[in-house]
Amino acid sequence: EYNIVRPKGYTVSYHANPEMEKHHFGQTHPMKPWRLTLTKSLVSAYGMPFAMDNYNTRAATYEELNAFHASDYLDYLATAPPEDTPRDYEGNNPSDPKFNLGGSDCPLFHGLYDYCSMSAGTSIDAARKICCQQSDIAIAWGGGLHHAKRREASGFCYINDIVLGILQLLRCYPRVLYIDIDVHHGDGVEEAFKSTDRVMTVSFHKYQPDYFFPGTGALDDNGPKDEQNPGAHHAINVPLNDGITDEQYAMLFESIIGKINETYRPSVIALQCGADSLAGDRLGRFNLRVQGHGACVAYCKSLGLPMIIFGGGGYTPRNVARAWAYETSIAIASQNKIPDIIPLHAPWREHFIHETLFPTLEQIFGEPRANRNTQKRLNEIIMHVHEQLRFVGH
Ligand code: ZL4
Ligand code: CA
Ligand code: ZN
Repeated sequence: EYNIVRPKGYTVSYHANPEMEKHHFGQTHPMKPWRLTLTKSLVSAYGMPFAMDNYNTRAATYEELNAFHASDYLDYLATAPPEDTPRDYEGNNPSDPKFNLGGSDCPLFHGLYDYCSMSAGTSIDAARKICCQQSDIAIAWGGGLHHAKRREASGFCYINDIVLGILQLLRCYPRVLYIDIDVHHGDGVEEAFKSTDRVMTVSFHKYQPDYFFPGTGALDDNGPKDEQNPGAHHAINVPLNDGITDEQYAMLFESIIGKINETYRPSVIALQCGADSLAGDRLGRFNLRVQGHGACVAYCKSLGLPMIIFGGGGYTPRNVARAWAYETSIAIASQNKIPDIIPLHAPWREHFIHETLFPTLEQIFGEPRANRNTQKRLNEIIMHVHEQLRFVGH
């Protein structure tokens, strides 16, 4: 029997807006908002809501979005007519590529502005609970849209809810550590805070310029090169190749985040948990299992700082739900180990092939992807990062 208990001495809060899940990017678009419904149903099947404070969040207001995004961009986002058939990339209708809106990655769909303001609402709400210390770990799986720029949509992201959440955290905490385990580079967040030393951004990602989106995030991208700029050395990038395993990822993650915790001494952590770094993801390239992905959350939690946890990418919905449900249980840290067999009464249970939370790589793939990460290269990455951190200190 899985015993859900409210943790003693601290509070986990769960922030969601069920209306968000009803939106569609288009028939074959990889981003499926209903993965949030699947996640919530798995979280509920394990009884986790009893151990958390659950908030139905409101949509963010125009003024709240305006804290980062430009007014002309927001006005267009609010009024642009939806395209009934999203254009294909070859572009039958490339007439209006304003702000990178419309087209196959960032289509203009029905209710787009509502969807964006709801996503931002969950993250802002979560950040405010951390600020007023009513929560120690705040979860916002509807957020994590790390590519959006001040006046440009990018890579399925329109509003950068993470930037908006961090801006809230900066009102009450001196230093924010942003960590991004999505398989893509967290370029929008890095760029937004590139000129401040009050936010350090760290992204782990698949890196192959010209072949893998967005193509930025090289090892020697560490923020402005001008030493006078306070943001210099405050961007850390961990470029990886296909097929990285749980063991390699944990070694890198703990070595890098551990060192950053010692040198930068953050007061709060913002963790983007994009689930497209899992094995078998439709867009991803890594071999991470649910356990390896979750180990990053467990390690961050072990540092004992207040933390906000965002969603992000994740394009094989069953695996997204597995990872985010497991990570919710890590945040709560219920006494007993979470059982592998998904509870019988879970709605959607038929969607979870093998009916387990922790499928093996063979169950996910048949045959796992070849691992292109050598120990030598991983050591070079660690060396370079430790070198950068010599310039950082408080
Ligand atoms: C699709 O099947 O690499 C969009 C996007 C739509 C439906 C039918 C249209 C077919 C894969 C992706 C044409 C699709 C052409 N449909 C897509 C340079 C690209 C231009 C667009 O996890 N084509 C652009 C963005 C990345 C590119 C990744 C990750 C977000 C996040 C946080 C964003 N864009 C080449 C690709 C499909 C589609 C199938 C797709 N788009 C895969 N990778 C991209 O970091 C949430
Ligand atoms: Ca990343
Ligand atoms: Zn991604």
